[in-house]
Amino acid sequence: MSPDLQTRIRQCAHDAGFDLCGVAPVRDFAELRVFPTWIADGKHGDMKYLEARDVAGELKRASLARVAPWARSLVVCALNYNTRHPCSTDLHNEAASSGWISRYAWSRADYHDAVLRRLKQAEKGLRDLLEETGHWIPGTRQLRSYVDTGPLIERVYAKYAGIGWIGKNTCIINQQLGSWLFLGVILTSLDLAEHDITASLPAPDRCGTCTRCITACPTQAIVAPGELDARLCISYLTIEKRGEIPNQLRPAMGRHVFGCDICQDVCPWNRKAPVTTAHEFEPRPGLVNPDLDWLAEMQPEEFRETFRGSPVKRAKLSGLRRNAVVAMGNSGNKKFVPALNQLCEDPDPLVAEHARWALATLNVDMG
Ligand code: B12
Ligand code: SF4
Ligand code: SF4
Repeated sequence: MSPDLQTRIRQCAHDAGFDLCGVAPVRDFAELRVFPTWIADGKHGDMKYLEARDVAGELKRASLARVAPWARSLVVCALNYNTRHPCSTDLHNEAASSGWISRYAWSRADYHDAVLRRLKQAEKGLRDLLEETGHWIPGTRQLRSYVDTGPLIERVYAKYAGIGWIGKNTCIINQQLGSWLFLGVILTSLDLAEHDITASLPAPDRCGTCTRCITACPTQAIVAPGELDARLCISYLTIEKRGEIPNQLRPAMGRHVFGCDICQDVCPWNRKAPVTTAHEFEPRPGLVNPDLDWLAEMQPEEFRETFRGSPVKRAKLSGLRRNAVVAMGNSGNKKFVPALNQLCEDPDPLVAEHARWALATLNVDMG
């Protein structure tokens, strides 16, 4: 691929609104080889979709070459979602009456839609470019965009596309932009990476001797540099985990009600992270530091209305209320006692059980 074509591919992504773009080849990278062991150890918890296998019984996410044999390279794109708002680690709320929703879920925009829309636009630009340069073969599958749901581990390809390095917190970190990045990929049937220097030179690891994220993680979910036990991660517990949260993990969840940003909030590479130019990521009022009683007592209609088009929907109303009740228990704030007394009788047994735990925790804390 000529340097000119590389530049023009990046231009397509930038024109579509992405902050970063690079090209990676489809290869059996070392990082992919640890995935089967990670799954076999059960570190994915209840996220069954990560166990998806092909007809030969192999894990789909371990080898893109098997699931998409037509694909030769990936155009990896990244979108900055950082806004000028505080970090969870700056949360010094004496009254402790509010919870914490992750930075990525404050706005009205679901990032899947926001990224996919841009990927489709970049795809169109790429197609025009490939037609113009004689690389397009009509009638064959040549481009396919994914955000999250593709049978691939996006961070590994982002690394080899030069977007950033995989930090000890497992996130992709870019030296200039930090880690508040959404990733999206376009699979292509072309050997775009063949002569691309970013493809053979992954972004260098700049974590160095730092271990802030590992130390700061309240549940010790980062079990080795770059390896997460998702079952312990607050993000998993508050978003993906259905049913009861294991008792022993509840105290360490603090006041997190949806996702967790701690291992990124403490990362020095995020200290000077620039703010996004995409206005759709501006937080909607009330979500940066939401009142816990508001969330715990939320009714279906208000949930639908408040979180329409938001990633928070994934937790479902029952899960979000469960999380808010746990946060009340961890708040040390006795103003929640009357509300929790009522929530112990809640028609949702999940909420009622966690409310009993929260009440007992508050009573113990209050002596
Ligand atoms: C499942 C999932 C989760 C799970 C599990 C996360 C995990 N670390 O495994 C949970 C629910 C916990 C989660 C949480 C979050 N997620 Co998530 N998640 C995904 C998803 C859908 C799949 C990831 C996956 O396959 N994990 C499996 C594990 C094994 O893969 P991995 O952690 O990426 O690990 C690889 C590397 O660590 C690598 N590796 C790194 N170092 C080393 C060292 C050695 C020696 C070796 C051999 C390997 C190795 O090997 C692993 C592959 O085998 C991706 C989208 C996608 N399709 O890729 C988004 C994705 C990773 N998530 C994302 C985000 C934003 C988050 C949160 C920040 C959301 C939040 N605020 O709560 C947190 C971050 C928590 C964290 N520290 O990772 C972004 C990451 C953006 C970025 N800058 O990195 C993604 C890419 C979504 C997107 N399209 O933008 N997530
Ligand atoms: S997201 Fe939170 S719980 Fe998960 S690894 Fe990072 S700091 Fe730990
Ligand atoms: S906090 Fe330190 S070790 Fe963790 S990802 Fe950031 S630079 Fe790497």
